[in-house]
Amino acid sequence: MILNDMLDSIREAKKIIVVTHVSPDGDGIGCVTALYKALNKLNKDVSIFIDDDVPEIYKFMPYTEKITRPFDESADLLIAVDCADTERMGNAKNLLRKVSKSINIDHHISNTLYATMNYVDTNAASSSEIVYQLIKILGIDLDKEIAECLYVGVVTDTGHFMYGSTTSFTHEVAGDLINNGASVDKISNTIFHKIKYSKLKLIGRVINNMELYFNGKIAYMEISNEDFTKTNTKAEDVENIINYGRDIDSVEVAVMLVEKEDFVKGSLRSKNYVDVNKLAREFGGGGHVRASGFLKKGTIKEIKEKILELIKIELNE
Ligand SMILES: [Mn+2]
Repeated sequence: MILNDMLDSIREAKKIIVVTHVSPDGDGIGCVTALYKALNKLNKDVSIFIDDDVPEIYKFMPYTEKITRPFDESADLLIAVDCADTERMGNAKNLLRKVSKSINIDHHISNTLYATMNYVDTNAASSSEIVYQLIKILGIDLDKEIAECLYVGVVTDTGHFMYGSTTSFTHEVAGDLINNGASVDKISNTIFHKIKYSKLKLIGRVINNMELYFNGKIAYMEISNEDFTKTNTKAEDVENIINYGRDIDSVEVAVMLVEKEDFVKGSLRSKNYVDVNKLAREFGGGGHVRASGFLKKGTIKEIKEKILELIKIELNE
C-alpha cells in the first residue's frame, strides 16, 4: 500500500525536493544525489537540500554541486532519506510542515514516521539499498552516476561490508552497481585510503587521550574545541575515529563526545550485545542497535558522567 502510494506520488509530482540529515554521511549524500539523477530521468524538477556542508571527502560524488541552502519552498513533494527524525533535517523540518505530501525513506530503528508516507526498513544495511530498490521499481535505468552515488552509500554504511547489517542482498546490490559502472577502487581510494595530515594529527590526539573503563569494556573518547584548533581540523574530520575505540579487543561499547558550541555531539558503537540505540534515546538521539548518536545541550563533563553510569548498568558491572 505505502509503496504504491509512494510510487503514485512520485509519478504525479512536478517539483520534488530531496533532503537528508545534518552532519551528512556517505549514505545520506549517496541517496540524495542518486535520486537527483533518477528523478531527473522521469523529467521531474528536482532540488537537493542539506542543512549543512558536504564533507570534503564526498565532494567527488556526482551532483554534490547541486546541493543547495536555502531550499526551494515551492516543491509539491518532499522526500527525506536516511533521516530518523525531523530534528535531524535541520531547517527542512519547516518545509515538511508546508508540503502536502512527504516521503520518509530510512533504515534507522529510531525513525519517528514523520512523513505522510513512511517507508522504513530496519533490515536494510543502508538507505541506499532502499533507494536502489525504489529506482528499480520506478523502472528507471541505472547509469554510472546513479551507481556511483549508491555504491558510496552502501560501502560507507556497512563499513566496507564488514558490519553485521550486511546481507547477501547488500552484496547483490553492490554487484549490480559495479555492473553499472561504480568504480570500486576509485571510491575506496577516495573515501577510505586518503586522509589529511591534520586529521591524522587529530586521531593521534584522540587516541592519546582515550580512556578505558569497566575492565576495558568501554572506550571513552572526547574532542574539545581546543583539539580542533590545535590540529586545524573541523567537525567533519571526526567521522570514523570512534572505530579505533570500538576495535580494541576488550571493548564492547565505544563512546565519542564532541564539543559543539553549547551542545555535545555523542556517538556510540557496540560490538556484540549492548543496544546503543536505547542508550542514545536517553539523550534525545537514536540510530541503530550497534551504532547511534545524539546531540544534547550540556558540557562534555556532565554527559560523560551520565553516559558512563548508564553503560555500567547495561554491562552489569
Ligand atoms: Mn544510513
